[in-house]
Amino acid sequence: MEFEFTKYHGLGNDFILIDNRSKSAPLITSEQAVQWCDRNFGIGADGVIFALPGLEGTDYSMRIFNADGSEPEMCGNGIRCLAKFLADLQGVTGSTEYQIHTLAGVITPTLEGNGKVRVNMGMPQLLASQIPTTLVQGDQKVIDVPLEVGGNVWQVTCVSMGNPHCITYVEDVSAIPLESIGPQFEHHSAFPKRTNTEFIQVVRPDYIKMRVWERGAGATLACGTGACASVVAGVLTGKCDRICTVELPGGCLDIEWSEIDQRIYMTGPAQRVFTGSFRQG
Ligand code: ZDP
Repeated sequence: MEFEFTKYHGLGNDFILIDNRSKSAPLITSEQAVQWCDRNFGIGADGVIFALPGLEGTDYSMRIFNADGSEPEMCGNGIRCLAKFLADLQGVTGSTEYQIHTLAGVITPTLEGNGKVRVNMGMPQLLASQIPTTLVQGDQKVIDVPLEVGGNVWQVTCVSMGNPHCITYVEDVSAIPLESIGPQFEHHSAFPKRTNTEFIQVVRPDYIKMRVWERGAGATLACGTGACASVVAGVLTGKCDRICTVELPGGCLDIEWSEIDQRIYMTGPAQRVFTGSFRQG
């Protein structure tokens, strides 16, 4: 079997996009996705994203497999790439909005004239049962709670953007040994569905720096849902503004937690890299 794909990235968080508009089931399996994402034995990517027919009255549906084959509920950088992919497939150049069905509900990306994509990411979920985490009682929020990982106690705040995030504000993000500490957060027994982890340094209340260890993908150059979750955590703990730029290793995302509708808006780039075909077997 030969498959067509297109590579996109959002600030270096890279994805293989598959035109799956004519079938409701993904054209490749999660095992194949693992192989395709391999940077030495495959195409190389942080995940595989499928553009599927819309469910429940939406324009399209999005599903994603992480590089390890697990399936996250949502993907912030990925949905910007998906919006760009759909516009490229349809030859749309102007400003366009899509209603996308995801496992985290309906998410609305808008392609802006300047090449950036603004996404209504919906409302953050804050209850422990929604993250999910066992750090506190299910009906409580996890705000600035101590968590022991790797022999240190970290003050963590947990936020779900559809997918789980554990955020910790630190003095200096460059001093974090991501490769050793990241997996210990990801697989900590307090997170039954594992977790994405963000380490944040405040530069100014309207500008923070982030390093991320992603569930199922490891250290990536950017994480859209993580940037949103980190601003929510910063607002809840009085560390950052509701309108805040997040600097990731791959570049900056503009985040706004709207006081009007309580939804999170994320704005950032999405770029096509190349199209190719992959022969399986
Ligand atoms: O929740 C997870 O398992 C994440 N690895 C999904 C991917 C998140 C992503 N990096 C983002 O930008 O939100 C794509």
